[in-house]
Amino acid sequence: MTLYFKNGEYTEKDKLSISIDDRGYYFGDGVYEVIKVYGGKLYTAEEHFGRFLSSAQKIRMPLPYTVEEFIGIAEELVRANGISEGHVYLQATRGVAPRIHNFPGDEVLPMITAYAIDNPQPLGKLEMGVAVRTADDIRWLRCDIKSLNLLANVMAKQEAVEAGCGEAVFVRDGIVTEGSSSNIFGVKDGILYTHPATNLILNGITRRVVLKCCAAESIGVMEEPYTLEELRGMDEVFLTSTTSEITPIISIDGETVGDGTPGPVTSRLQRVFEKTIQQAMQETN
Ligand code: DCS
Repeated sequence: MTLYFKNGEYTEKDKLSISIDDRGYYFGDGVYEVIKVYGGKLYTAEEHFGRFLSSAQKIRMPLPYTVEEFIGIAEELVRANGISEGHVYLQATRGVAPRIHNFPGDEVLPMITAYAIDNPQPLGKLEMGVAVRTADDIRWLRCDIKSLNLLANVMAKQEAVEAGCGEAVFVRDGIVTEGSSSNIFGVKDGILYTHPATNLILNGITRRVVLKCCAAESIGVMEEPYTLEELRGMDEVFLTSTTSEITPIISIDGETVGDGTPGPVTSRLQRVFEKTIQQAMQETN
């Protein structure tokens, strides 16, 4: 039996229904988070729900729970569904109302739904890396919001998958922004390059952990815009996300990165990242 969360209740998935008038369904009017579970414990949950509240605030959607309460909901889903290695998905839409673009009245409360699901670490990809394909970044200019509106991301990912690739890398005016569901990093002469956390990217929680790992390991970081041409010339390239962790990128549009195998800085960061997971698993609740 799989239990899902809907506005304060834990319900069997098959008994749960959502109105056709939900603004998430009509407009993608909502925000979401994906939080990883390792050894039955949430990883970087405070950061994820902090970003969730911030995304909701940016779209002027008041939420009825605090970060701590959201963590409690996610923990209950993990416990009730017996998840050991997996993730929690949680979203909030602006609620159920007749289809009119402007916000409904204050009496309409957000629709909050969540579930926990098994999802083991992608060990093969972590070891072997993935190929990527570039795509025009045709998204809006508030990519810092983790919005349910993902059409451009979906289109780019589909084209990448059809080309036999694991991810699409967005390029805006010649500048590499991020992946369709990940952040992108390059390594040149031992220095890490990644797009700054502006409105043009989602400031990934995994990205933040990687930057902390770099500081701890004295790896130099340049959070500056860089071009696709510069990315092609990097010694190593990798992507990060909650579910993909630190995944090496071994080719871009069919052109090999470095020697076509995961590089030493990427592997080192993977090891340091894995340690942060082990530490989080050992912490008592
Ligand atoms: N950029 C975009 C556009 C994303 O969708 C994501 C995560 C990231 C960056 C990386 O952020 P995190 O490190 O915080 O995960 N996308 C989530 C998703 O849709 N599925 O898994 C993660």
